[in-house]
Amino acid sequence: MPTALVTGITGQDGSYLAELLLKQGYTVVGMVRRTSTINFDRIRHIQQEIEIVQGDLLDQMSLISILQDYRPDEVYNLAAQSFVPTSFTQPVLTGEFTALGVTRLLDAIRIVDPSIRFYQASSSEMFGKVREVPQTEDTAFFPRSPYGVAKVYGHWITVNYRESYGIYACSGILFNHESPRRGLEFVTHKITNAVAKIKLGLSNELRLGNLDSRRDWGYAPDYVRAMWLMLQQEEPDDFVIATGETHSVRDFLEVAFGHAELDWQEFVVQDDSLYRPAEVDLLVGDASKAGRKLGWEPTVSFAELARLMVKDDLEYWRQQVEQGLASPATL
Ligand code: NAP
Ligand code: G4F
Repeated sequence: MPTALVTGITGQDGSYLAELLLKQGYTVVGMVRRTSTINFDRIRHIQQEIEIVQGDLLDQMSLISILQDYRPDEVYNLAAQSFVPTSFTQPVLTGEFTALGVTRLLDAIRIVDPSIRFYQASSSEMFGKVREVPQTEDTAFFPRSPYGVAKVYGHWITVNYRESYGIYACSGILFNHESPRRGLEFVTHKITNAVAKIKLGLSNELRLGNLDSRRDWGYAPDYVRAMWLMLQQEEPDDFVIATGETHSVRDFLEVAFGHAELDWQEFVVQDDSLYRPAEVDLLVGDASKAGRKLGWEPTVSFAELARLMVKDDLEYWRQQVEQGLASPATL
């Protein structure tokens, strides 16, 4: 049975990818960085089935040792500083993790075993101030944040190691993908969490920044399937993964509050401090190459995505109330 190493296994995508790989019969090795408290919330349900190993994208030797010890057939590099606003306040750290971290891992593969197949988590943030609509694998990049710039570096170093050393290295240019496991700071989960709290009387306000920006939002479990498919082809290649639909943050508010029969305009406060120094106004991807070559298609619609996230947050907050851990009195 093949072995896969997943960096970023404690994140949203890492947890779904680990589930998928286990179902396919892989031995799954998850790389985690050392923390003073364990943050395995997203992988607790599969913790007994995976091997957890400590390592860090900042530490070259840890990457080399992990590859030597576990000899994976496939490496999925999902680890990154992935929150765009933090990249403006910590641009150098973001570059270390999200850009140079990719080179450290690719170089470890080159040294230990260049036959390892490699997946890089590239991002639609690379398109930034978009040069064409919709965006494809051939659209020029124009990143608008230190995160986007770092991802462009990660993308091109992946292409470079493929061309220079013949490594089977793929870059998945994934558009925004969400789920109940999405970090609470990202706008979709921030909204659905607030919807649930407002519905249950636990909150009465949601502060947001730019409501006009548009994203191509899909469902994370669909997107990790595309990652795996990319590493099962005869030749390595790069793929856009997207739904092909674009919606504004305002649209997401409308649908998410609507699922709880609430009017978002009564609760949302626009907060200038949540605007970014430079914004990505419009993203919409053309995933037809992935459809043609990988047989990949998204399965969850925009409205369904919002509904399932609201439902999950409502269940969570109802349980908190039932257990006496949250109450309207704490408002
Ligand atoms: P996420 O939930 O923020 O997870 C990021 C993961 O990276 C976490 O497991 C984190 O560990 C780990 N990490 C951060 N710095 C690290 C370091 N120095 N060494 C080792 N691990 C480190 O992100 P996600 O949404 O699952 O996204 C997965 C990847 O896809 C990221 O690279 C992201 O940039 C990219 N991407 C995401 C989207 C999207 O819409 N979700 C779209 C395009 C691309 P801790 O738990 O210890 O923090
Ligand atoms: O949910 P977001 O923070 O996601 P963003 O910036 O698009 O980045 C995500 O998707 C990328 C793929 O394109 C990934 F590479 C990246 O790692 C991450 O997963 O913000 C979405 C939009 C932005 O235009 C932002 O300005 O929502 C707007 N927004 C408005 N108010 C807000 C808020 N975003 C956040 N996080 N918080 C707000 O209060």
